Amino acid sequence: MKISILITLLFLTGYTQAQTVEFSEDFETLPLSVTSSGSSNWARTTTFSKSGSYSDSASIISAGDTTYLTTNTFSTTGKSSVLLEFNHICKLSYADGGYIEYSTDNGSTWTRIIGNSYIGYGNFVNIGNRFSAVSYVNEWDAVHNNTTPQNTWWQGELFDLSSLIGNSSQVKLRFVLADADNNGSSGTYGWLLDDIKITSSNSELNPPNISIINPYPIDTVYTTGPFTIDANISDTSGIALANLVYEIAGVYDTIQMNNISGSIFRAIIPSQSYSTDICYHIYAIDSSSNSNENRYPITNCTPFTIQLDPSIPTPFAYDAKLHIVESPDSITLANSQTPIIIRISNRGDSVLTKSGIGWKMDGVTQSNTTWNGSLSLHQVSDTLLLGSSIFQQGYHNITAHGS
Ligand SMILES: [Ca+2]
Ligand SMILES: [Ca+2]
Ligand SMILES: [Ca+2]
Repeated sequence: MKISILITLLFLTGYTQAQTVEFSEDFETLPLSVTSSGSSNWARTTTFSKSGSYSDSASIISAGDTTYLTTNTFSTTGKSSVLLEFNHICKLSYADGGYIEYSTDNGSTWTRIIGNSYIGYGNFVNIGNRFSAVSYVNEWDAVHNNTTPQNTWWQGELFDLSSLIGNSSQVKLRFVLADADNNGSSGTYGWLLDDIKITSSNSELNPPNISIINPYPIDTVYTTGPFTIDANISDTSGIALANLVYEIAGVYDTIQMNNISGSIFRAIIPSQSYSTDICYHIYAIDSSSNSNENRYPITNCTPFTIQLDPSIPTPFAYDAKLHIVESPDSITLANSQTPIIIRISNRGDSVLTKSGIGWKMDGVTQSNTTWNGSLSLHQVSDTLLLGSSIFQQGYHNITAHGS
């Protein structure tokens, strides 16, 4: 674990050195580096904020309103990769829209940014290259236009603008709030923006893609594990690091995820006792010189609780059981030294702290081993080495039992 943390810190150091912040606005201090124009005004507000005390907000006041929040001019000269990040709450009706436009001639001409630049997680491309409450249907209560936003509604967005504004000396961006169907706000609150940031680099700035693979533990599970969690993790620069972090009762543990095939990475959370609450997330760092990082889920973690399956009969008080023979595998190379590794589990409802392990190989009794540890009902032990053997070609039979 300590090794993983050290590696992460080293990568983060590289991250901060390799890219340049070309523009940022968190709305905390005046004068702002953005300008409002159009039919109604963007204005600072303390009602909502993602960072600090302030964000910026605008709403549709009259039918046909279009209002702009435009950045000061900035340069990306000499930089091929450009990322736009911001936090927002876009409580607009489905028919209206929050658009983003760019100019590379200091604001003389503008072009709308469309979906092939969008690398966030909301609905954008499929709803007309714009944001509205439908971008996050549940989080922004898209069904009810009149719902007042809450400060928990902030969502982070990410656009790769490299092909649009990379290596340009006179760049501006603007956020365009438009009453697209010309009938007013339909009672919606408006658009809130915070933490607009544009970074550039000579290396790519895209974070790794992470998606979890079904099935994975979530909500209530009727098994004590171990819990296998697979995820697709990919990046055009390759993956430098993939970890799973899980938390039990405020204690965090980090497991390195192993690349098992293609883009699939796997971590196994050790077996735990019933009534345990576990919350986990995945994070990955790419192999670019910027060491871009990402996590899944984007915020918080995926929770699950281990509960006893009510359909299981009442167990004995103490009952150690062979859970699995992990080595040798069903097919093992003949004539080579092979470890004999098992896991045991506790089928009794008292905590098992010690068990003699008797075992036989091809019917021949071997020396007993003693296991010490702590296993509650149905919990599975860590691996236990019984010994090793050189197997001759053919079928062999290993049995083990608690004693
Ligand atoms: Ca702020
Ligand atoms: Ca409208
Ligand atoms: Ca990348």
